[in-house]
Amino acid sequence: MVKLVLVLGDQLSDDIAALKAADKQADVVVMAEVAAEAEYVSHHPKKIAFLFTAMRKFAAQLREKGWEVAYTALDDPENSGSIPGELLRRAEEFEVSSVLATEPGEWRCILALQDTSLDVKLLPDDRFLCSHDEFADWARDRKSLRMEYFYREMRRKTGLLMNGDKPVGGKWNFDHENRKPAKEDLFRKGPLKAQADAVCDEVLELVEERFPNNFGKLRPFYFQTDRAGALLALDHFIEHALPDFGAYQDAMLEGDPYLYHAVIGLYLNIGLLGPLETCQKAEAAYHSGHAPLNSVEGFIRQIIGWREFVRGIYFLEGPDYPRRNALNHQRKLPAFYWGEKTRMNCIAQAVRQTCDLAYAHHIQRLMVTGNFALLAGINPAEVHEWYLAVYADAYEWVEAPNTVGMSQFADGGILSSKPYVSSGAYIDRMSDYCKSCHYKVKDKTGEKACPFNLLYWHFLIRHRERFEGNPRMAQMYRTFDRMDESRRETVLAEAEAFLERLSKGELV
Ligand code: FAD
Ligand code: DLZ
Ligand code: SF4
Repeated sequence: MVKLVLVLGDQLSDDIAALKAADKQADVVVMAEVAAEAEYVSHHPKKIAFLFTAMRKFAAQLREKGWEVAYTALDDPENSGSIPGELLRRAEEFEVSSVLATEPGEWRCILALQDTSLDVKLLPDDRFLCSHDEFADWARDRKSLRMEYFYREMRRKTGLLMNGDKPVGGKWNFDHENRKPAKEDLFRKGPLKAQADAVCDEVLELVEERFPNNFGKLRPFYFQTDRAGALLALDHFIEHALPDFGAYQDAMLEGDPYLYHAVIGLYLNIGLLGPLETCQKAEAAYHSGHAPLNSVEGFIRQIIGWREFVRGIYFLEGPDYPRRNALNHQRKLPAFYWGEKTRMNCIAQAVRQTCDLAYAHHIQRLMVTGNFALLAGINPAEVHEWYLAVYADAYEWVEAPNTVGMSQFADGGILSSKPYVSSGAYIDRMSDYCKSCHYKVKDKTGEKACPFNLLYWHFLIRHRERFEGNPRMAQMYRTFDRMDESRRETVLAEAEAFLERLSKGELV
């Protein structure tokens, strides 16, 4: 029986489950650029352009390989505007009622596919190293879920950096070597930039016309948009940046958004690169002596550890996970997240770069924009929507656990055992942002006091009951309690005043 084979925009892999299970001679591949996906959050224009260009190129490659592809462009007058709508339209056109689909990476889409009148068979997405069942088995009966132990299982499973059943180098984790601040370096290469081609130009014009008001700059556009380009970008990273990836992973520099990061999340997440092949290339760089163990281990941990772990949690926890709000934070997301002026240089830098590039690295996301939102008590649903919209690599299965769980502690501690909060001192140590800031990072109180310093204590005190008993946080409460009373009162009063100005939309 002839079937439709659904390939979503983030399923652009030759070996995606639905294609593997389909019959090339008989079945029809359905791909569609639809308003429902392009508009459910206000995606960065670069993200939309990246996805549509990659989808068009992937469809062309499938046709070259002999597949029949029914492709709907966004501006097609027949476009129904949604994935279920396109499936229904194509089902009528080709007189079929069965659909093969690979499980989408978002509950919203899974539920929508299960809700159609068509007979949709959802296949597990086996591009990941850990299946839902495997993760559930691992998680079962554990008091708490910690990435480090899950990661060791993945090392054993993949054999990456293993000597028999022992980790290469005698340790699983070399992070203590990985916390260096970076210095200006004119010779840092940054990621490989692609030239736009005809397919890309056409999409750029479409995006410019359809999404003129979305936050973010569309041009210049130089993401890779097919597998060959993504492989070149990966090789470029391994050659030029991987050796220093570990040491400077947490560093931030004004004017250098990428440092030694790979900038491959966007390619991995739509299927242009596979996680195992990516890690195997990095491992080979260690064995050839090109890159040191602390870098290669750190890089591999991000992919087979964190990336798989957060996906496991997203699917284990269920569709309500992105809306959790364990700390009952209700403040609105400040307008400076969307590019309005702020005097906080660290935030201004991270947001400007996000606007220009649809990219910020992990520590900018976690310890600058995420840290501020958590300290200031911003509603995590709004924070989640922001991260899902503004980054080219953002898909809910990976973004929500990182934002709602890791960054905002809104899942109450499922993903991490303590909230990622810091005062300005951490940002000052890891970046050069504070040098040119309106605020003074060394000032703990007063007109120029760094807002992170004030809000840090405010956060700890307003959540004292929840966190005081946490052994990893007890020291901070002791430090606060040792301050003299008038200082404690001043800090909290100034933090309150800051939050009031923030809520009123005043320039802060
Ligand atoms: P590198 O730093 O070079 O790391 C290499 C790869 O490791 C990444 O490409 C990514 O695939 C993987 N990785 C690293 N850290 C994580 C992590 N915490 N979770 C999952 N994978 C990881 N990552 C996304 O892919 N999509 C998101 O939408 C996303 N949202 C985030 C939101 C917040 C609040 C935070 C704190 C982190 C988020 N991350 C997200 C994780 C991480 O910041 C990005 O994966 C990384 O910055 C991508 O840049 P890169 O490719 O240069 O990564
Ligand atoms: C993110 C996105 C966007 C912007 N547009 C489309 C689209 O038009 N067609 C499509 O198939 N997929 C798109 N996507 C990716 C989906 O939103 C993604 O498949 C789900 O969020 C599940 O991860
Ligand atoms: Fe950010 Fe505070 Fe440093 Fe300014 S002083 S850049 S607000 S950490």
